[in-house]
Amino acid sequence: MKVYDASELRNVAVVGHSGAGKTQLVAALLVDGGAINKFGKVDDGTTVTDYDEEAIARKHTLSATLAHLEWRKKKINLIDTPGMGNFLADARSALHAADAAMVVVDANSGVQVSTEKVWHFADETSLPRLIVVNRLDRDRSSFDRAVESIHAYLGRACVPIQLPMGAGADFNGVVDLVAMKTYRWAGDESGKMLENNIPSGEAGDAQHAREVLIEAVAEADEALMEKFFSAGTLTQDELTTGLTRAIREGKLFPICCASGLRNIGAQTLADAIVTYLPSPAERPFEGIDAKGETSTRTADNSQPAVAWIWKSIADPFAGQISLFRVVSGVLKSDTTVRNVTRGGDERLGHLMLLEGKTPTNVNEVHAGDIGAVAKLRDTHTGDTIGDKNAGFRVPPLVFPEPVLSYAMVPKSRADEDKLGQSMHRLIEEDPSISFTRDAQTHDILLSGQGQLHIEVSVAKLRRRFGVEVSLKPPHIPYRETITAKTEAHGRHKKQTGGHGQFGDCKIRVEPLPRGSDFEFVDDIFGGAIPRQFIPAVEKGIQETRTRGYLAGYPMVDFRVTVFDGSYHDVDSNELSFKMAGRLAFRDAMTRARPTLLEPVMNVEVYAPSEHAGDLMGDLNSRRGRIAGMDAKGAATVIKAQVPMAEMLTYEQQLTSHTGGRGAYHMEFSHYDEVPGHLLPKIIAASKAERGEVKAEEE
Ligand SMILES: Nc1nc2c(ncn2[C@@H]2O[C@H](COP(=O)(O)OP(=O)(O)OP(=O)(O)O)[C@@H](O)[C@H]2O)c(=O)[nH]1
Ligand SMILES: [Mg+2]
Repeated sequence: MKVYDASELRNVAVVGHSGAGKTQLVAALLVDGGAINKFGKVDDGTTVTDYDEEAIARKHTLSATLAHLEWRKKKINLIDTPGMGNFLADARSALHAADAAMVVVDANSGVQVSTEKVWHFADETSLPRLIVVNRLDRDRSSFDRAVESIHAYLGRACVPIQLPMGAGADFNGVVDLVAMKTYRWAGDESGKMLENNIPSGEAGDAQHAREVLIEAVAEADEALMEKFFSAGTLTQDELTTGLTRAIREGKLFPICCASGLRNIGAQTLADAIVTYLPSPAERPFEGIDAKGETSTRTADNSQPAVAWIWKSIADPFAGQISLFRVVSGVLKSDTTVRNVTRGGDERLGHLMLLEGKTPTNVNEVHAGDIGAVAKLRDTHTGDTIGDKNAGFRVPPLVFPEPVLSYAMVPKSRADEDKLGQSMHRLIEEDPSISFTRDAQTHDILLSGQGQLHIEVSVAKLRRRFGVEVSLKPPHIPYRETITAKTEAHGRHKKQTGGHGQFGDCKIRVEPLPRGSDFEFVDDIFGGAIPRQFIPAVEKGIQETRTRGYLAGYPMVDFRVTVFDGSYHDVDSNELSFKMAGRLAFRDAMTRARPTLLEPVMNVEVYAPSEHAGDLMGDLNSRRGRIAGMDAKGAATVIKAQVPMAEMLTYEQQLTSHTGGRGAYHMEFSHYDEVPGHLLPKIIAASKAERGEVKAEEE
């Protein structure tokens, strides 16, 4: 394997909305660079980066995957990422591991939900970006319209450096506005582009677009701005160096043209990547030094070795595979490194470079490059490994909290036995899912970013680990609370032969604002209850409130004040006061008018505007409160707050309403009271469920 210096590398995360053609474009780049012989197609399941069985079956990238090509003596590492909303956590990790992003935009749809999301992720590290308007071979595609939508949503700092030649089925090449040359597609799948001068008489559009580009470059730099004002233009040299600098500083985002499926424009795109995007040597990596202060590290082989694990893969055979970006120094096979994040030592086995699923063993991975290693003992996604004197770590990314839970029912005893360990391995690969046992219902819950996310996780369980589970309708994490203030009394008294039991307390309960959880106040004066027994009263109340009163859900947002009581010199003990606390609490609930709280989600729906009316009506019927509506080009964004219980079936509904062109995102907002008429049904359902659980246990 050839070893590249950091200045010869380009690490590019390929991001954008689902269906923009990222995976197909990566396939074109790989065949053009000679990394593979056969041009892979998403629709045939033959691409390098959609190698996972589940990705092939669904024709969507579900997880970040790696590939590379050599182009003009530079090594381009491409990280293909998912564009579907449920799976964007991986796109974010990839963006943090890379030195630049290639943002792929569909020439028909323009900027879409995920395009904006990934753009904001890239803002987090001020990542240099290149935009590709892709699928330009399609009917009714429009480069100009796509650029308009890019300006509207991603900003005016995005500027074409290429124009397409021909449109739709006639798209056949690109005009390079910097070189002022045409690159005509040779007409076959090799992707070859034939260079020519722009025929005189046809240069009008290109000349105009070049002037726009020159002005943008001048605006990005004060010295160039002055030259531009005095000379009325920039020299060729000023343009190329100014453009390169502005792109690397994140001040300008160049726009290119391509059709990945027909392999048109991929080679001019590869040229743009190596020319304009920074190498790791030029882009210091941000992290924290030994003193705990923010610091940067540049990809330099002579520095101590530091590598950041940005992703893990759960492989049924090889075990856990950790994907790392070497921040500085050289990582070597068969050596011991320090886990800088956790403090332990880790033995590195064979280091590998990954091409899709195919590993190649290597002895070393150099500064700036992306590699992989299997079977680390106690190193997880987000950790930094390196030399003992590394003195630098990269903080782990925080993954989004799951928004939706389903109960998993193992098909057999064997499935049940394997479930825990297999889930554990899947979470290592995808920290945006979680696996818990519901304390009340004993259900095994799988939580994720949406229904599709959960279904895909279940499919992975089956395919990779042979674990079969079925899904039960998701659980809504209801809470209980009280709506009235009241006082109550609890007395526990037992006379059994010798020692008796005696505990007695009076409490006041009162509602607190939403989000306050629970408060316990000790307001005993004059020793009505001896000091040492007050924690027992609190314990009795705590235990009872977490088990709920109406439907077994934890009670929140209220205060309990214990203000009086009595005791017995001999018979009082902790247990008696705990019982008294319980009894007082139960008594209070009979008058405190308990009710249920339900989670309410912030929902954003994006869809072609012709569906806006339908979708608003649908959200209303789901007890949604519409908070706003925005037109975005041909799309509408509806913002609403909707109870989680009403959103469980939303994904299918949205797909069928919009013919698959809508998308939505939701996250937890707050808890709100469940309307009275819905209470009986929820309480009955919960009782039935808990009844079953009891019966099983007995
Ligand atoms: N006409 C045309 N179709 C394309 C082009 N690129 C991709 N497609 C098709 O568009 C669909 C989606 O392409 P992908 O490459 O899987 O899109 P993606 O951006 O990777 O999508 P996700 O993995 O879901 O994020 C496939 O059916 C491709 O064959 C193109 O340049 N022209
Ligand atoms: Mg893809």
